[in-house]
Amino acid sequence: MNRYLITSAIPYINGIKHLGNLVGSQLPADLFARYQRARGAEVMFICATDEHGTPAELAAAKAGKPVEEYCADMWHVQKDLSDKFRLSFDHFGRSSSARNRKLTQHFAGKLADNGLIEEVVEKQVYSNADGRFLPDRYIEGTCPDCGYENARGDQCEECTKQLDPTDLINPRSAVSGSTDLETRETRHLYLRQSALRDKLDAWIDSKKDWPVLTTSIAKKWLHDGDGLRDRGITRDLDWGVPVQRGDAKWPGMEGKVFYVWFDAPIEYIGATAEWADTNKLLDSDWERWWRTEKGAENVRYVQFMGKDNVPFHTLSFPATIMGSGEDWKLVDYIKSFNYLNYDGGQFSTSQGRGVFMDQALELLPADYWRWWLLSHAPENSDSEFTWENFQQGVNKDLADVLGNFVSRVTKFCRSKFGEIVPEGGAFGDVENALIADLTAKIRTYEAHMEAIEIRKATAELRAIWVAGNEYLQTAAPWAAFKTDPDAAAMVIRLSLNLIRLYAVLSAPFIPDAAASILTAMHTKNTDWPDNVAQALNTLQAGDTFTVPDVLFAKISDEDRENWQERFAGTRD
Ligand code: B3M
Ligand code: ZN
Repeated sequence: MNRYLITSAIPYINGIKHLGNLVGSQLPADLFARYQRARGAEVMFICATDEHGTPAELAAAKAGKPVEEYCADMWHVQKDLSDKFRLSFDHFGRSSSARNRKLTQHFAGKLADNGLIEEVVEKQVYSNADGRFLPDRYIEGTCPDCGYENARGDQCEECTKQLDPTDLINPRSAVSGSTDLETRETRHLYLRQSALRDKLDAWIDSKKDWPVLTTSIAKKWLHDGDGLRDRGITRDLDWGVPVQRGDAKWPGMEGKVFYVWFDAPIEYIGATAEWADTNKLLDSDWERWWRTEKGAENVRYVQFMGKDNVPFHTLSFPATIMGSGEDWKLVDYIKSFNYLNYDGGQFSTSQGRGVFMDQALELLPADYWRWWLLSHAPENSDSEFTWENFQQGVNKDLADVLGNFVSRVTKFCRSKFGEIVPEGGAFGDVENALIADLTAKIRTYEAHMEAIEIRKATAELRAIWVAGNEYLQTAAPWAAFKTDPDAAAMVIRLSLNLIRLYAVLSAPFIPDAAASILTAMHTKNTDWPDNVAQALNTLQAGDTFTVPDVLFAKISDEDRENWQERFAGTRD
């Protein structure tokens, strides 16, 4: 049996995610997980909250809560929203878990044993007013590259350049705004990534099937000189995984924690262990996903993430895994995404610009968003959310094509034959041609899903829905009914079966609508249509069904205008 380990980039804990975040990792990962489960694969689908580092500390301070409490509360908020978006994680963990702490300390110990950790005394910015060091986002100032005045110590949000706190011009404390700063010496651990350059290079070269977006970013960082320089993996912060060498203390590192980007990817493993704990299973149950000598050899591991996370997953995390010298599973395929923009600008968490997950669900059910977002996944370039485009996508694809088919067929049947699958005769030439056409299209759909070509898969699924409408138009059961009721019955029997088939094929995209359809058709049969002719004979003459409520309501111009206005500004 096929086995898939699927991870989505783990969202920062600091607030509710926007639709751009959602379509950049969690949602496509869910699509793939649902598809593989539907095909009978064994799937382990993992996500978590990324709770350490300066984003968490600063957000907690802003919310006026202790950081532990803030993280615990926000985990519930994020978990609730991911449930409502029907993200089917096998486990949604927390990077602050005991499992991740142990694993992170374990990896650091192994890396040190293998000579891949160096202790460096370096200069860091210290704030006299705050009485603390100011790593990463604790410091703000002007970007030396583009002149943006609110650049952070780790990265400029405007031009995306990676920065060190000491690079900033006119630096100030993000805590107090104080400019009374000085540089002081402090000791930190560095991961000697450069020692693994050749190994990483060869490994990335061997991944011939990876998307260009993934490999081009990885290669750029490998060969830019800048990218694979040794990086500090510890910080002078209170909140995080305490620096230890395995179970032992690390002399000179008292009071320091690991850098958030060191422990965050390890949480993919941590969360799988948390899954085993939650379900009262054994260590061997999670290890068979992660340790090649304990069963993970035949697992295909696929990661999903936005393009800004690619360097950490193609270089730093693999360096951690390889450098450990242990039999941990390396990723097999990395699906990365460009950005989804919002109405002529960027989605922005810090500025509250765009539509956020909680707000989206106030307007419409999850399926509407899932469909539109996936059908506009920013795979080959950035894509853009506009309200017009959203209205059009929902109204055309979901309401006019899929919804309309279901409604026409079921209502016509009810009025002529009752809510019962009618008998009719055997399939004729038109039906056989339809079966051949659908077979070809479904095989193409499968190929795109296997390759995680999301837009192509969406287009094919839409074509499959359209084929049903065209068949109905050609077969015209309403006309046939007057002269040859048996023929009309056969067309309707096939069409009712087609509705069930659509639910099965569409479920990875629109799970709630698919479930409503199956309920309406009084069936639990979700068999994948390996044989289309057979699949179209699943519901038998005499089986009952219920005409479903409207599956997808159209978005009116008035709604669209109201929403456009409501979301024109920024959220407070
Ligand atoms: N939390 C960044 C992000 O949410 C970071 C991803 C970690 S993946 C291990 O985009
Ligand atoms: Zn900049």
